[in-house]
Formats: sequence, C-alpha cells, structure tokens
Amino acid sequence: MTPKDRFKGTKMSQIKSAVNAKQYPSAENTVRVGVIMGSESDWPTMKFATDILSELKITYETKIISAHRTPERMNNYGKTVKERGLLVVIAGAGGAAHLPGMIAALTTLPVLGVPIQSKTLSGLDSLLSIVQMPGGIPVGTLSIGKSGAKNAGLLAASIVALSDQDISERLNTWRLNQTLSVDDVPQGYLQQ
Ligand code: RP5
Repeated sequence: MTPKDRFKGTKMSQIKSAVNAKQYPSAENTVRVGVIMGSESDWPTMKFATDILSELKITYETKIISAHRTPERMNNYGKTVKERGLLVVIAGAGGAAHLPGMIAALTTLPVLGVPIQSKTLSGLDSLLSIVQMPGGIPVGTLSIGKSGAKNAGLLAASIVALSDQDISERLNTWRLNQTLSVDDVPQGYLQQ
C-alpha cells in the first residue's frame, strides 16, 4: 500500500490531526496502540516504544496521564480506551508506578507496563510496583528503562499483528533484519 492509498478516503482534518499527534496515518485513521506515561520526564524512555511503532507503521497516540496528579484523566482514559478501538496500552511509570495497574483495572485491553529507571532506586521500585500485581488484574511487565520500552513496542506490535497481516509481515521483516545484523565473528577479534 502506497502512502497515497493510505490517505484515500481520509478527511484532511483527520490527516492533520494524525500528523500533529505524530501517529502514522492509516486509511481508517484508527489508533491501535496507546502509549501513556506518568510524567514528561518519562518521555526519553517511552520514546523507544514509539520509535518501534513508527518503524513498523503502527498507529499510536501518546499521552501524559498521572495516576496521582491527574486521576480524572486516568479514569476517563481507562474507561474509554477500548471503545475508541485501541488494541493495547503501553504504560510507563516510575517510583510508586501505579499507572499501569490502575489502567489495567479500568479496561480489559492488554496493558504492558514499562518500569522507568528512577533516580533514587534505579527503577527497582518501579519494577516491583508494576510487576507485583495481585491476581485478577494482569499487567504484562517489561524490563526497566530503554530495553523495556523497546520490547513493549515490539510486544504491542505482536498483539496488533494478530489481526493485521501487513503489520505481521513488517514485524517478521524487522526480526529478520535484526538476525542478519548479527556478525558471525566478533569484529574486535578480526581487528586484533
Ligand atoms: C511518576 O513519577 C512518573 O511516571 C515519573 O517516572 C515519576 C517522577 O515524575 P516527575 O517528578 O519527574 O514528574 O509518576
């Protein structure tokens, strides 16, 4: 599908709004992944998730939603995210890090939690807070920081790919390129 085909039938106002929101615009202009975070300070980490989504041409939205500073925003988001057509939510938070668990309590969509590397405890606080959900409300927890955000993007892609053949193929290609990028022999050894 060419970019021109992708825009076909889409209103200009929708295209503009998608571009402003840094979403990859699709013909339906449907956002598939929500990437939310507790604070602006989480963005440098969460950007690794959106980089993957952009690379795989998966539509997403990004929002700052703090469980403790903007509880109403969190409540509204969690209650409406599924009916808006999103398929999965990636939630990054640091410290007490209750955002992923609270969003998971408000929706039955899969929620992927990214523990932000906090300054005081290097993200161990975030990790334990997100991963230790009591039975009944699951949060798929990734590793701390950049790797966790990147893998959250890839895991979200796997979920979206279940119902989208184009994305499934792009994900396979991404994996293949990663495999091909790994040398047989360490370069350091060859340069000795
Ligand atoms: C959490 O508190 C956020 O997810 C962030 O990781 C942490 C610190 O937030 P700021 O004080 O930097 O805004 O809610």
